[in-house]
Amino acid sequence: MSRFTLMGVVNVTPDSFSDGGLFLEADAAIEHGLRLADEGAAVLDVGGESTRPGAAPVDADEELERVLPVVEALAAAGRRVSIDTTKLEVARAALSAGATIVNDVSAFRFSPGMAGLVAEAEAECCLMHMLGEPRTMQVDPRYDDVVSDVKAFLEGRLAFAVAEGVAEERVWLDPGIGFGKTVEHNLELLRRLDEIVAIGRPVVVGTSRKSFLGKLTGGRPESERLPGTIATNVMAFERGATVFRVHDVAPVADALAVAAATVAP
Ligand code: PMM
Repeated sequence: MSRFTLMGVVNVTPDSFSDGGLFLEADAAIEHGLRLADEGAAVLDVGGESTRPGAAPVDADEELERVLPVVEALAAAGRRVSIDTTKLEVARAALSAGATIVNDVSAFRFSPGMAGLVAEAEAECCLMHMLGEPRTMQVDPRYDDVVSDVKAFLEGRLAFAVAEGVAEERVWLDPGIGFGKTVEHNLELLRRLDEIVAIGRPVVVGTSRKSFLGKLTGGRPESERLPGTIATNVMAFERGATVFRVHDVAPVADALAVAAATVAP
């Protein structure tokens, strides 16, 4: 079995900071997803609402209109699909359309009924740490100790999910790189990722093209952040993360294949 899982990002949003606009049309998003799968993405993460700092919320109908045809087509093509949403209605429809994973960046905080839905569907889920909500999360984020705080949050959300009937072995955890964190917070989480891994669930890391990589490289724009994306994913792998959410699947797959061959089995 592979020692890492790549989640390929399939954003179907007009305002996503990475590929919005380009993949707005469902057909283009489907084609993009199939290509990412061919490049080595074992999971395709379909999202219809941008969570970039300050992004405007989207209502459930519009989000569904964006993602549903894409989820349906990718699932029908035999791909493993996760739905990146915080909304109950969107998750429910996506699971009915063939998604098998709910990637909830609010870790079931925004829609508490999501836990029961995931339990009933016997789906998997990714619970991510975010400080507050996307609109305000980057306004002066503060922690006592970012790693301990994020770890305690994730343990609490895992306990909530399990209490609501989600099987523990179906839960993945994510420290939420960039979600209410300064550059230094992100770096500290990556440095001490082993402490999050110690919770005992698969750890998902999403650094792909994020702004802290630009800040660390003299202001590189999103299109030039692949080297930083690769460096952080390799370091996260070495520290025990096993799931990597990325836009550029082929180069990260190669980097992780080499990293996996290099570390002790
Ligand atoms: N990042 C984004 C969206 N969804 N989900 C998880 N689990 N982890 C992440 O780090 C994450 C996410 C924002 O990135 P994008 O706008 O480039 O998709």
